[in-house]
Amino acid sequence: MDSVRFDEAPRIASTKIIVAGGFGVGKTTLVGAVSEIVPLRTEALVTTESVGIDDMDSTPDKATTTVAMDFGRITLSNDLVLYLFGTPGQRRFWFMWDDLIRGAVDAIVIVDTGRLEDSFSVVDYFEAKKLPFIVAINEFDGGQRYTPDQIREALAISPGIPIMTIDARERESAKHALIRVAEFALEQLTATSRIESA
Ligand SMILES: Nc1nc2c(ncn2[C@@H]2O[C@H](COP(=O)(O)OP(=O)(O)OP(=O)(O)O)[C@@H](O)[C@H]2O)c(=O)[nH]1
Ligand SMILES: [Mg+2]
Repeated sequence: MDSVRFDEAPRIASTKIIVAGGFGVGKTTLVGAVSEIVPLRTEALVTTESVGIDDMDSTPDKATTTVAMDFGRITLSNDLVLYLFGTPGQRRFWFMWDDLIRGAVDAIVIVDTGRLEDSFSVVDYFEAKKLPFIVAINEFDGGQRYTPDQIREALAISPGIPIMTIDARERESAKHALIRVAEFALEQLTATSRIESA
C-alpha cells in the first residue's frame, strides 16, 4: 500500500465569511446562489412583529425571513474553502450576530440602494467589531442605480474598503464578490503581519 507523505498532502485553508445586511437585501439568496452544498436555511414566515421596525414595503412578495442563520460552502480553488454564514436581517434577531461572527475573518455587507438607511447600522456594527468587510450593492430590478462612489459617500465608507455591484441571484456574480472578500481578507492579514513584524 502506498503510504501518504504528509509533505505532499494538499494544504487546504478554510475560512469563515459572514454574509450580512439589513432586512431582505438578499443574504439568503446569495448563499443559495453560490453554495456547493445544499445550504442550511432557517426561514420562517414573516410575521407582523417587525411592522414599523423593518421596512417591508420594498419587498411585498417576501413571505419568509431568516430567523437564525444561513450556512453554505464554496471552494474557490484547490486549496481555499469558504464557509458562509448568513445573518438574520430583522432587527429583533440582531442579538445573534455577536455569536455568528466569532472566528470569522471577513464579512460581505449587502446593500439595497432602495433602503440605504438600513445599511448605516450594519456598517457601524462591523466597524465597531473591527471585522474587515467589503460592500456589495445588490442591484434589484427596477431599483435606483448608484455608482460605488456614490454609495461610498452616502454611507461614509472608508476609501480602503472595496465596494462592488452584484446580482445576488447570479452564481457567477455572487462568486466574484466572494473572491473579492477572500482577497481582501488576505490583504488584511498581510498588512497585519507586516505591522507585527515591523
Ligand atoms: N430583483 C432582485 N431580487 C432579488 C435579488 N436578490 C434577492 N432578491 C429577492 O429579494 C428578496 C429578498 O431575498 P432574501 O435572500 O430572502 O433576503 P435576506 O437578506 O436573506 O432577508 P432576511 O433574512 O429576511 O433579512 C427575495 O424575494 C429574493 O428573491 C436581486 O438581486 N434582484
Ligand atoms: Mg435571509
